[in-house]
Amino acid sequence: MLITTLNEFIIERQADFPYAKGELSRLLSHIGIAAKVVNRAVNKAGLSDILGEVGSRNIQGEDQKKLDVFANQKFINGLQGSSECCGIASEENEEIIIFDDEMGRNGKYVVAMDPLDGSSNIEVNVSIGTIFAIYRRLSPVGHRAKIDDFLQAGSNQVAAGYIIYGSSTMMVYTTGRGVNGFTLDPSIGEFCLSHPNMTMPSVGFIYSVNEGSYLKFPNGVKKYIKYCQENDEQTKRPYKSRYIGSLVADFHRNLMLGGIFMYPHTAEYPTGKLRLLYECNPMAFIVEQAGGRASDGMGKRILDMIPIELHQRAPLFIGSRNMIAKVEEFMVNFPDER
Ligand code: P6P
Repeated sequence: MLITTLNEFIIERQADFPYAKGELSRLLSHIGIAAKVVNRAVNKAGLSDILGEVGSRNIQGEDQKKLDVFANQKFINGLQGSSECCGIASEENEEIIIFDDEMGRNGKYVVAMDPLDGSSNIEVNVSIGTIFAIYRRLSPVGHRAKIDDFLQAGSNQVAAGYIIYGSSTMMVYTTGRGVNGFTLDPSIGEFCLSHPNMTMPSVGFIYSVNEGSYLKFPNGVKKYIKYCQENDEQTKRPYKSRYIGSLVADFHRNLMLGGIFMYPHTAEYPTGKLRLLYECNPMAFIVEQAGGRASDGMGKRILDMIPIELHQRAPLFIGSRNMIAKVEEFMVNFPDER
C-alpha cells in the first residue's frame, strides 16, 4: 500500500489553502514533530521519572503533572521553531505566551492548545491527547501578538486537530476541507495517512457523559440519558454508555463509530467544565468538518461563541448530528425549574 506521510499530505494539500505560501504547512509539520517527541515520553512514562506531579498548579488550579509541563514545553518549542507562530494560549499558562523576537513577531498565526488533555489518566495508562486550534492573527505582522488574536470565534479557525496517544498514536486534523487521520508508524517515525476523509455517522448508539454527575445535570440531560437507556426503535436495544474521562479519547471513538459526548453545565460548573478556546472550539471545527454538530445543548453553535477570556468554559454537546438534535429537543422541552 502506498504510504503518504503527514508532510507529503500537507504539501500535496497546500494548494487547497488560500494562504498557500507554506506557512500553515510548516506550522502543522512542527506540531507533528512535537507530537512525536511527546509520544515518546508518554509511551515510556512509567519507566522514567516523568510521572507524578511537579508540585505546582496550573491556571485551572489542577496539580501539574510532570508530563503536562514536558508536553507544554515541547509544543511551545515546536511552534516557536516553525517561525510561523507569533504566540500561544495554553491550558498550562495563565497568560498568553508571546514570541517576542523578530521571527516570532513576523509569525502570521496564533495557536490555542491543551498540550496534554486528560493527564489525570496518565498514571493509569488510559489514552490522553493534545488538542490545538490555529487562527490567523488579527494584530499587524511585525508586532507582538495581542490577547485579541486569541479571542476569536471558533469559526475563524484556519486549522484544528488533536493527537491521541492511545493503543496507537494518531494525529487527526482539518484545515476546513474535511478531516484526515494519520497513524504514527514508530518503525519509520512518521505519521502516515491511515484514515482519509473521516466522517462521523449521522446516527450513533453510544452516549458519553459522566453519569456520576447525573443528579447535578439539567432536566433535559437527565431525560435524554433515560431516553438513551430505553430500547431504540431501530435496534430494539438501549444505547451503549462509554465514558473514558479523556475528551480526545471519547471524541475519537465517537468520530469513528458515531455517538454523542456531553459535558453539560452543572452547579459545580455553571458554564460547563471544558475550555472554549482549546477544547470545545477545535473539536467543534473537526466534528462539523466530519458531518457532526457541536452546540451548548440549547442550539447555540460552539463555533459562533465569542470568547471574552482566555480560559473561559462552555457546555459541550458534540457528536452525531441526529443525536445532538434529539438532546436539544429534550433540553427545550424539559427546561429546569427557575
Ligand atoms: P470529569 C480531563 O480532565 C478533561 O479535561 C477532559 O479530557 C475530560 O473529558 C473531562 O475533563 C472529564 O471530566 O469531570 O468527567 O472527570
